[in-house]
Amino acid sequence: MADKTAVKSALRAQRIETPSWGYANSGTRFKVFGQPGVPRTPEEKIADAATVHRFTGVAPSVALHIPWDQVADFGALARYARDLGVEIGAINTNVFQDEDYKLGSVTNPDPAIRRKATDHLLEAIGIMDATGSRDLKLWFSDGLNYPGQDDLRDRQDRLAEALREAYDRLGDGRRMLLEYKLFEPAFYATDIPDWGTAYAHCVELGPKATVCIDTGHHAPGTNIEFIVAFLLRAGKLGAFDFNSRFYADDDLMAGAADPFQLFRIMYEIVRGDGLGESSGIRFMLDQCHNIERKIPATIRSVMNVQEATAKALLVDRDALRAAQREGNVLEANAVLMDAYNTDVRPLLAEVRAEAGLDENPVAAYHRSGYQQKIEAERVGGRQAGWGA
Ligand code: LRH
Ligand code: MN
Ligand code: MN
Repeated sequence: MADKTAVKSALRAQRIETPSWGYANSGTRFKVFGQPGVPRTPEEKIADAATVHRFTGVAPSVALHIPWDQVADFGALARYARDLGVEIGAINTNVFQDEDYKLGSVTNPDPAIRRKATDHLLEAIGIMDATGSRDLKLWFSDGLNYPGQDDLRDRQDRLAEALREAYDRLGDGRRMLLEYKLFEPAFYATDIPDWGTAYAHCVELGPKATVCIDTGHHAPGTNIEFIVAFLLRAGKLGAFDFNSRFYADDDLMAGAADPFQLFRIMYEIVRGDGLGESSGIRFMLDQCHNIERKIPATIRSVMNVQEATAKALLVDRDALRAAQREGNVLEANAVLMDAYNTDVRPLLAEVRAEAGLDENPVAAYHRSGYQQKIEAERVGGRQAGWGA
């Protein structure tokens, strides 16, 4: 049996980062649905993130996306966040929304465009210095729609060159998180399509470079927990972008589509000692809320990650090992499923109550009046940056 006190303290210590863009208006390629009360400025997004932290107690940092969160003084923005009780987390770069990047950013055949894209990565590192952020998060939309469109191998060389320049500019204690994605917006070939490509570049770069797993970025049926186990074993798992998918990169609430997958991922994290701060792994949400209210949806997502984590912590690992050693297939599977089938909501309610929080963060948010306040005060909320 897992020790309840240890499970509770691990749950209390868990940290989940929320994305600034998840608080802004968003949509699909067909329509951006505006919502009342959404943030108009980076400061208002941070205020919403701080609200999620106030009700959950486990979301003390917010990721920024540049230039969506561009401000004149990032040091002041970090101080503003700290005053509200949150830190600025990962700095996400954006080399995917500029005319110039139609044929790629850091892999573009034109050296001038590659220079512009690499300069953006360096600019983001400058922002990290101002905010005190540890992590630079890179995702490239680069790829090809047609065979022959460009040289696959040259593009890897160009990618490696840009990554090297950014990597060499990282200060002490700073890290690079490299995200992969199989598809979209390029559909024939993507320059970092999978964890293997990201991993190989990270190994070549050095110890500050690790892989970010966005759960929405795989082919259907991919065994993501295997990737987690492999990268953890190799010391190259840096972060998660959690979200849910039914078909593609849906960016729906984490734990909504496939809570069992989230449990299996969190079990590998627990199994590989990846949960605590000392592992350095950052657990982030990367999602948007097109049709549901954004703040309670983010709170719900945080709770879903907590529930998957609690179940993973409850796995009777001694019993599992024993069954595995004996080759007792049915028993090994039963041990895992017993933990998954446990209702952990009362345990999490206890953890919250002991931390002085409401046992039901979504209900507490709805009672708080925050939603009514922002809807009254904020007129003309901004779009996160895509889907116009
Ligand atoms: C790409 C992605 C990446 C971006 C974010 C907005 O699909 O997951 O992390 O930065 O979406
Ligand atoms: Mn992502
Ligand atoms: Mn994505």
